[in-house]
Amino acid sequence: MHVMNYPLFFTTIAITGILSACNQTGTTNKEAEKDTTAAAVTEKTYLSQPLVTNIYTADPSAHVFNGRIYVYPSHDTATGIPEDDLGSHFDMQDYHILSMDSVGAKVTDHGTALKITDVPWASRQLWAPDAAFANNKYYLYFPAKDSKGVFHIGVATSSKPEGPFTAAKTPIKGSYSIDPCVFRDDDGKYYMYFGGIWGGQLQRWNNNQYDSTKANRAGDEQAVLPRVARLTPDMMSFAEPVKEIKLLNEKGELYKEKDNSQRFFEAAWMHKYIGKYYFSYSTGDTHNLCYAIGESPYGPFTYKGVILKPVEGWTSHHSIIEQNGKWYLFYHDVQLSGKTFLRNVKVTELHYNPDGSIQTIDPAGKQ
Ligand code: FUB
Repeated sequence: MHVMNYPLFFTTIAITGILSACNQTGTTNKEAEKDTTAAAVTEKTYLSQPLVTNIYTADPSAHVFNGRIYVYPSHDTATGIPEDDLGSHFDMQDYHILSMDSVGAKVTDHGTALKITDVPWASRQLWAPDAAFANNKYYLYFPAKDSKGVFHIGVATSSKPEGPFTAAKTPIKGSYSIDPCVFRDDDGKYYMYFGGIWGGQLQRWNNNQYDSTKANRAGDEQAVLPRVARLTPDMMSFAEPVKEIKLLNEKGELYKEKDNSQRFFEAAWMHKYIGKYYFSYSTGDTHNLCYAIGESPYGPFTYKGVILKPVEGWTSHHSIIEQNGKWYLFYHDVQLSGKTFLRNVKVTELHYNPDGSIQTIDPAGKQ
């Protein structure tokens, strides 16, 4: 168990080079002025600080359980797998759950909650998880590759929000791809949103059938759509066949693959605000976290804008929660390591405009 304080302030680092603006005799010259300019360009600022520094964490799915904030992140580790476009270097072995009374309070790392070696069907890559509470139990939903290298989504249960969790013997029947987000609607029904293209393999699933030869879509082809399925009351299975979610641009049209600053890539999240359904997601290769609004948990959802501009690092992933009347965005970047596969989770306040639109956040803390 590890506890640390969470300071919320702007940090400025990387003043590297300023000292070298003075030459060795202590005088300045034209070359030194150039160095100073270079230093200003490399300066990095951060809107908020990592929630923990004892381990690398990513993909934070936050929930308020019993009045306390629990964060279900991926646990990034360096296992030496080379980087590739399929994300093989995201080679996570277990999950740790974090918790805090409120944003800004001390953060507790509860230690190992589930290990890949304790998941009978999983072979590798415990990617972005989510959690839910129902039937007096806590459910952890997580993607992993099976023995054939195909991603599915598993479920594990615990009597405590921080685990330890016990995994079901098989993945959820009919599940595939990555990044589950489990949402409870006001009528008590639960839905799982999921999917991710490229390394997340969603492009290989059409009409819920797997075809390993299906490549990423070409620019003028329709973009791959995220997926949703309602869960059974016992929270262990899908209550219906998986459906595609229609994600529409501001003209009401489906996206093409080339619309990659707005089309879906991965990292789905669902929340409700003043009676509307907010579906948010990452655009992956253009690194935006966007949102789209709809009238039903199944969509369609119409694009509204960017929640978070690109963070430092390749991936972007998030969750949105309310606690005590304030809304928060949990997200990650690579501030601690500078490496795309060794990330750290963060949180910042999120603000709505009176019309329900979300104010765009700059992770560098600039206006
Ligand atoms: O952490 C592995 C993958 O990176 C996640 O599943 C994606 O959302 C991206 O953050």
